[in-house]
Amino acid sequence: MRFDSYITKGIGGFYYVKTADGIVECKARGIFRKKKISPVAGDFVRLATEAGQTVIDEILPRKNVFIRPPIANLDVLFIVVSTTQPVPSTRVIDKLTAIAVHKGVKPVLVLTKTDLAPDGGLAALYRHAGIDTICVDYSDPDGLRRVQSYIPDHICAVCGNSGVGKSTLLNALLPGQQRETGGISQKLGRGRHTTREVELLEAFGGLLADTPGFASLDTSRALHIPKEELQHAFPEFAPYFGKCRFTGCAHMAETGCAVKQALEEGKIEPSRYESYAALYEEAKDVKEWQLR
Ligand SMILES: Nc1nc2c(ncn2[C@@H]2O[C@H](COP(=O)(O)OP(=O)(O)OP(=O)(O)O)[C@@H](O)[C@H]2O)c(=O)[nH]1
Ligand SMILES: [Mg+2]
Ligand SMILES: [Zn+2]
Repeated sequence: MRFDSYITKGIGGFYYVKTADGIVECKARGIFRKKKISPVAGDFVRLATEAGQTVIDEILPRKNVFIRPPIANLDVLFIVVSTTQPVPSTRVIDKLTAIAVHKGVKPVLVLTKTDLAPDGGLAALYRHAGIDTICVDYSDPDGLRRVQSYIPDHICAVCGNSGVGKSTLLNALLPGQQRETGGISQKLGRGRHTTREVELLEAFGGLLADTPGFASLDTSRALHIPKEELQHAFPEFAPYFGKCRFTGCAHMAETGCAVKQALEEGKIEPSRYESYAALYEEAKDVKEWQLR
């Protein structure tokens, strides 16, 4: 079984591990702290008994790990974007899709509030860029069904700015587990949410992280994408690799660049290329030693 003994959440040094026998509350062996490894939600673990207490003895190899929000082994990231207030930003979407792809996570763009405003071409833009995109309209079950179809056998999480409709989406997917929506979180400020722990909920034969706190992914140094690897975080560039005049082409100002040629021919979306160029400039300024 794919989801054998995994951490559903961690709070103040205690971990809740889902096992075949139910949820076990336990601590981690001291060795983890010494090695500066923190178990996180999504970690697959082995338990052992130490002085009569159940402890996390081993963390199985991770596919990926995020520090903020703390979650491991993520397969699918639903990037929730509203067609109207808060207004969508292609730069933010592109940074999130790039981080997801870089970490081996499948990004899925979920457009909300399509009942209030048209998507302004966003769905077409991202489908053209090869990013799975779903328009959710709560009066039509089709969009929700499509979101659901990504969940079986996968560990999934939802991200997006405050107010885009993450909780609304989770509530629609999991009607038994109502989360707060609307103005409440805004009144209390964002800080309250960002401190909330990640909790993995069982849903549709997969796991869905309830992370109302993660307005946007931690885009700090921990999630920096090295400039040489950035091109691989834009899947639609792939057909042009190896076709540029210069090996090691950064697809920036070089002549004979196949990526820029594709951009000029309309095969690559201008906003996607602009995001690539902006992220590349950012990445150039990060020195190796700053990543430690
Ligand atoms: N008309 C309409 N309203 C929506 C839709 N999705 C969300 N809303 C409304 O938008 C507001 C914000 O939605 P939430 O689900 O609380 O947003 P959130 O992303 O969880 O926000 P935070 O918890 O602050 O990060 C609420 O009033 C929702 O009812 C939608 O598809 N259509
Ligand atoms: Mg919320
Ligand atoms: Zn090039």
